[in-house]
Amino acid sequence: LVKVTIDGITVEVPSDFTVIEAAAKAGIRIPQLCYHPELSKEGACRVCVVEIVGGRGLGAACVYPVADGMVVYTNTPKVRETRKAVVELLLANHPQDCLFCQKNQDCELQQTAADLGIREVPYTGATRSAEKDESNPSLVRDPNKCILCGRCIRACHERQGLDVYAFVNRGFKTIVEPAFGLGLDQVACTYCGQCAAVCPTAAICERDDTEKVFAALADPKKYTIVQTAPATRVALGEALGLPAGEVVTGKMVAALRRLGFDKVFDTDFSADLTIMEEGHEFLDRVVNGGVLPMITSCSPGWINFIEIKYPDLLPHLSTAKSPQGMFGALAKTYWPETQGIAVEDIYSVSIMPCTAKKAECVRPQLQSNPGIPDVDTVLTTRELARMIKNAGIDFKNLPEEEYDSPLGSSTGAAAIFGVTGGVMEAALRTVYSVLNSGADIPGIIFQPVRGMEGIKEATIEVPVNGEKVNVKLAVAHTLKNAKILMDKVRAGKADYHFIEVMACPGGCIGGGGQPQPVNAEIRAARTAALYSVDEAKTLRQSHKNPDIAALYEKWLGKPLGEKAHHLLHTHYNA
Ligand code: HC0
Repeated sequence: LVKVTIDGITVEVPSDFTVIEAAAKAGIRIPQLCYHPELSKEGACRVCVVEIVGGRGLGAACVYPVADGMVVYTNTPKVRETRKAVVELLLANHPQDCLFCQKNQDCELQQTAADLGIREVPYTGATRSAEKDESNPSLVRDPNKCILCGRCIRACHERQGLDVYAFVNRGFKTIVEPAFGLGLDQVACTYCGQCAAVCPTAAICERDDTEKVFAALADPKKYTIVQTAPATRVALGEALGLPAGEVVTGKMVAALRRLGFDKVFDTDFSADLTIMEEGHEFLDRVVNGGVLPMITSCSPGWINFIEIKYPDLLPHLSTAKSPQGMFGALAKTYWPETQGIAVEDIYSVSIMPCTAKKAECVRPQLQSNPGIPDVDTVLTTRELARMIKNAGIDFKNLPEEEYDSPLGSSTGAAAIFGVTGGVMEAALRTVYSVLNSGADIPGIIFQPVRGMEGIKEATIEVPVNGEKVNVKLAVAHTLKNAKILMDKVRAGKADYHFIEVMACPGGCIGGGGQPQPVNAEIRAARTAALYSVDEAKTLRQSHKNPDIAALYEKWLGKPLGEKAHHLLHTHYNA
């Protein structure tokens, strides 16, 4: 440890800290744009300059290493003047359209300019006029709004093990773009949106589909159905003035009703359904010698990744559609059929923490009626928050309302889908019970698959064909960690039976469409909130959801049966 004094406050910090980290420990926030606490340090923007006593003038706090006895000032006239000039120069090249920008009031550049008291831009600079990349259903890139901080490059490389973006050209012509200036649809992009999650401006955003949904809600001929993903209920509040990790399920349901949806249903219902299908598929593979390890198939960024990078491993994927996909199939078959509604009149929307879900819903595989998508539009949590604000809904003071029945009921197992290890734990609760004559996993929860370690491994003993078998499990979150596991599987060095992969850090709670900012503390709060939703439920195993049992009995037949296979399973693009 070394002692550093910052603005008169002395703190002891590890010797490999930089000044910005030491300042955070002292409770001092230094303005920052290229710096992100979870990514490597770049020192590109110089907004974080500070005065180091005895140093050579000003230093960039994000990359300046601490030393024992160092004295730092973060708020002198010289520092303030320099920071202001740095941001004024950035603004001189930046489009001045903040009032109409998708990130208005949610932009770190705008916030930094406001914090620094910038009231005018004294310089006139050239602005770029590069074309927007709107090549895909998930993400929109606007290079004109890029401040060259490089966070997207680092997030893609360091979190996901991919290198979709790079700096190209030199000097003023420098921009960030995929290889050869191709659209994101032409490169190895999984649409996970982790680039958008760290972008400080509107240079990379989710495609905004809110107007499409407003139009459907205003169309009297449309019967609108909405489903809400597990992780949205513990993050939506953050974009509407509530603390991180507050469970806002009831308020979210109320808001969706006030927006005008005819039916407000829950992806958690179809998460329970997924466990019935995927759990039985796993049992079938174990008992009858199918391809193992079986790998979960619900995270669409992960599906895009395995299709692009490991197509030879596709037979390992569960054929179960994601809960979004399964719900969409029910919304365009079961619901119109049992309610006497024409399928063409149904408009199905899902609220997801994920940008890749937008690309998932346009897959032709997710059309139970040829030519008609099962999910018409996916909105991210951020877009739903914007719609709620747009409609003038006083979210904080909404009453708590219940989902509509029967596609709104769920167990605790479904809630934990939104956190890394959750799909595995939910599946184990059911698989264990089926193999142990209905007995529950002791204590219901399965601790070894919980936590934020990048790769978790565990073993659970279950009886198979009259013998005790140690079922070996692995759980990975982020594609970088998935890659480590897939290399082992490809090399024949993985003796797992079942692997869960989620593309985003922490699982869907850290999805690319969730409110910003996101950091470890916020992810921990969202995770704890989802576990609290599970704990509060009387029913915590998917097979105990009575509405799921009734659906199979009255309409669907049995898990893996012909109708279930046709509607709830899929195939992948090799
Ligand atoms: Fe997820 Fe899902 S848990 S991928 O993270 O499985 O996006 O929340 O909706 O589909 O249920 C996202 C979250 C989902 C799906 C579910 C799964």
